[in-house]
Amino acid sequence: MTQDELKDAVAAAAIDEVRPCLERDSVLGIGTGSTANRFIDRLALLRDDFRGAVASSEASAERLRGHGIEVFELNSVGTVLFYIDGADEVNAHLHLIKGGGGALTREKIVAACAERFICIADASKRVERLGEFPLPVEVIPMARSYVARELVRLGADPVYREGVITDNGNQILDCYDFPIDDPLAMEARLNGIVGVVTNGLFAARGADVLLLGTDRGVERIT
Ligand code: ABF
Repeated sequence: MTQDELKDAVAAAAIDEVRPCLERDSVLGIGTGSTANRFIDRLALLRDDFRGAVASSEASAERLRGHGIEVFELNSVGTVLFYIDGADEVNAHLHLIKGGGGALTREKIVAACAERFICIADASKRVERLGEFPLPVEVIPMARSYVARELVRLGADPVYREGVITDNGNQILDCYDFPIDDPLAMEARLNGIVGVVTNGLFAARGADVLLLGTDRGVERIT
């Protein structure tokens, strides 16, 4: 199967996962990226079965509205039933690297609010150890050089993602050559650097369910 077919398969599996739980007042959290987009397109068929969604990016919000799905501000919503999103890497503990698309902060906030986080990914995202994919770190612009020096002290090779401003008005450093043995500890360590807004490690709040698209079908991993 092609990567696109695997993404379609996990998007369909995620629909099957959420559909039985939807109620008229349910609000879903929706992520960002090509896999999440496929989920959004399928969710359109269920739009009358739930209240609406909160989105982790302006791009996803626009796509949801385009399908007639109401998009709410997170602050005006009580419970987010599921957060459904892709990932750049996922390990056996369902710890993730996210943020390749630059939406890591909003993704982490919506994931934190969700009762359950369903990660949808094709098999290429599954790794033994996180860190082959460059770990994104969102920084307050005036702190960028300071944070970069601190990241070097931790062993990373940070590269400024030039020309990218996040939905929150910040900048991103991508950490290359940074294998991560202890994602929980590293997530906390990076959060402790002054000027860091968020890092792309989702370990303290990893996924609850991984729907992984493989040539043998969709594997459901918890
Ligand atoms: C978001 O989309 C990000 O956290 C991650 O960077 C990316 C995955 O994109 P795709 O589904 O296009 O591979 O979930």
